[in-house]
Amino acid sequence: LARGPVISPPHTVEGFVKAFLHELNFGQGVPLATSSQTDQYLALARTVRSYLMARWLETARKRRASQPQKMVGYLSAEYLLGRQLDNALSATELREVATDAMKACGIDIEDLRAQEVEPGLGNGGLGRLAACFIDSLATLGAPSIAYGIRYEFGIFRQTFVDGRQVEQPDAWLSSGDPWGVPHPELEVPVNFGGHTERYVGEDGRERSRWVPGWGVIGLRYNYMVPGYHNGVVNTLRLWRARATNAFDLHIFNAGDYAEAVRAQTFAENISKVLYPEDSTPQGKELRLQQQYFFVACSIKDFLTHTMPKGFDVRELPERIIFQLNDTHPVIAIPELMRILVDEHDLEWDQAWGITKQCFAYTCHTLLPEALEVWPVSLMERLLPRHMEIIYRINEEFLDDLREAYPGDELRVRRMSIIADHPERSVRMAHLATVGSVKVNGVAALHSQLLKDKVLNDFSELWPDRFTNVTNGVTPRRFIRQSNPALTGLITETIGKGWVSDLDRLAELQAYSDDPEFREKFRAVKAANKERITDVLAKRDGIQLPQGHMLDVMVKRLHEYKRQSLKMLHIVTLYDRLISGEVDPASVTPRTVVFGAKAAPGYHMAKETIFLINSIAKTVNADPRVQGRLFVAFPPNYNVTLAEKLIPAADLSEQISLAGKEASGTGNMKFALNGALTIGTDDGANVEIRELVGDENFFLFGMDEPAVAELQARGYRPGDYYESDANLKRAIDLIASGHFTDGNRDAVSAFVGDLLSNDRFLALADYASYLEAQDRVEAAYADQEEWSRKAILNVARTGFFSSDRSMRDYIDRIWHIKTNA
Ligand code: 26Y
Repeated sequence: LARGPVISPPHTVEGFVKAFLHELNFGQGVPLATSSQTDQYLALARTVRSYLMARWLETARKRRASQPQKMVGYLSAEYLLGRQLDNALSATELREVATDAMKACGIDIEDLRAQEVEPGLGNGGLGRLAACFIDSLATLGAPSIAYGIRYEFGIFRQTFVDGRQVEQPDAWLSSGDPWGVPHPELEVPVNFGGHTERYVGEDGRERSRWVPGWGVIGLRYNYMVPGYHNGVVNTLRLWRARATNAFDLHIFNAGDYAEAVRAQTFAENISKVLYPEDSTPQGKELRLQQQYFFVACSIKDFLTHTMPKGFDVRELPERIIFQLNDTHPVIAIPELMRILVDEHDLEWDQAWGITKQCFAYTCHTLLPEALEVWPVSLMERLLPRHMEIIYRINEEFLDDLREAYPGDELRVRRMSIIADHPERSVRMAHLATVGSVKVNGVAALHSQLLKDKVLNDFSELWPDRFTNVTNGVTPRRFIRQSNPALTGLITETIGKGWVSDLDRLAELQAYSDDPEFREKFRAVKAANKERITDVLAKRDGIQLPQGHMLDVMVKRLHEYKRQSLKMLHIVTLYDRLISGEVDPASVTPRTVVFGAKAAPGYHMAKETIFLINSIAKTVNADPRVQGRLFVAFPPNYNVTLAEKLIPAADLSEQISLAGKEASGTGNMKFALNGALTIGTDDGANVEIRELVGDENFFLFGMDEPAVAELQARGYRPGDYYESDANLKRAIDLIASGHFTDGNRDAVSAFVGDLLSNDRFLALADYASYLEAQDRVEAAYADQEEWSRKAILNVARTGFFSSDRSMRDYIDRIWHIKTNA
């Protein structure tokens, strides 16, 4: 029995009630009669967790019992998970049982669902992508483990005070962590600082030894990742930092109790907070500590717990591939070298041969300022042995380069892992590229630009190392859970099975001309609009007008994403209405919804938030535009809000400057939920347009070559202002203080930057954007045609399932076998 299958609580209402009451009484320590909603939520979550746990143990048992298989270790500093309860219920087919069981206890499960605080352990796209990927890996039954950091505080909670962003801490753990399974007994020591020593071993070979200066302990927390309807439950393993006992003891013995407690806090700081920047890294020491901390814990954990005892490290490339989610975990490369050379006593060349095969690197950006570099001085202080290893990797790499390109010292310097200017520093993207089997971009255009621009020297040297894997999103969370109405319609039309085989959405194409289906499709949208109306009323006291086209722009606030261009459009629409230039009855009523957090130190982004709020306030209060134009900016856009907002959208705004958005993933979620895209030729927009067809996508703006050409010629935003009357009027209206209670100073910096700098060419694309928006209005006026387009967007975007992305990685990068 001990080796047999794990016993799960029965999948019956009675069984569930029993398990729930057990958790409530003996876990929370309260009787049902006096329990709070928090008690009930926690007991419900733990009950569901016990069902997951049974499958998790079973998945692990099967893997142990089967032949050793190559695994993937996904290394990511961020996982933007979103709420867990719904996902767990639908994956395990427990939703009905749980709903009925709660009813039997006199509880509405909806009330409990609302109690859950989402784990926001990520900034935006990159973190959400990691969450979609682990969902797909479990659904595909891929042998995998995901590693990251259990931040005590996730992405900040955004509030607005007088229209300006104010950040509040996200204490997501304060009401308990019912999904996390801690293993405090499994301590992983992680060292920092100190120095290295040279010594000669018995064999006469010279070696290096790290004598660390201090250390912390990594504590393991497991989160279960259920596959969809397949019984598989994978692991997300997040690390929390704690002070070492030895460290404490040393200070305690010195008699300074208060100092010892302070030291404890110092260690715990490492996993305290997620950095809220998602570009322009600040080079903060604590972030490097976070990176090394979780990477060291993860590799050690894999080698000592996942691999059998006494296994030969020379077999590593047949047993593991670590996927590096951007450069954040790249310190893993010298860390594995250190383990192989210093701890397993391998020769350098052999260790390097192994290490190079164990990593693959995904790049998520094209902005040069977003590429991570670490000052050599900091590295030497924090990770002296790793710095030594990086120097040697670089030396040998540069030797090879000089052989391959004799006399081309300029190229050698460009490619060096160590930069000399403006400060000696380690270029993490170069280290990642040198130490990986594959380097991939996240959409076709992005991967091409990586090869042609950002990493051009490297792609010339190693053309086969570079590849593309277009991003994807999980249809479980972003269709099935978030859009039950559409899910119902799809299933009644093409049957079951599409949720884990999204290409089957293509079968919907046949219905795009069916009036009855279109009618039902519009009813789905209308129901979702009602739902978001309720949500925003309850959540923020926002009263959305009804019967409007819903135009949505949700994403992090960034100049390159061009929320400012959307703003100019709104001002133009407003100006047309108040000037009497258009007949209000002839314009399509439109509600624009923004959602966006700005990095706390990103001044221009915060000014943009203030301006959007100012414009919203003015527009919504102006009786002349009532019923025609409305602007909503609910604060604290997060996964939970996205799940309600995206299914209600008619129009998806994807308006980044061409060549700047690596992929985008929101764009995919909107298309899959039947919104049409207005967008530039950027990131995955390119592939969306190819798939849905030109006639079902509103393209505008310069493409990447045109952008490059204009910038080479010298871009002068003032010229566009002077020559475009609409643009001039919009900017003048903002500059006049019309939206800021007459205060021109409040907008002068913003307007000044737009007119004299405009780094992301918003003014150059304004006319084209306006023209495309007018096409949108005309198209929307014909609801039958619009429905056809929207249906075709759903039917033709099954490609963007993250299941397909994961299969791509599995087949072309990882070469692992799935159990499915
Ligand atoms: C170094 C640190 C400051 C940092 C932290 C987070 C740097 C970058 C990030 C996050 C970047 C990110 O989210 N990038 C987005 O990744 C998505 C998934 O691939 C893409 O769809 C999206 O275009 C890209 O901006």
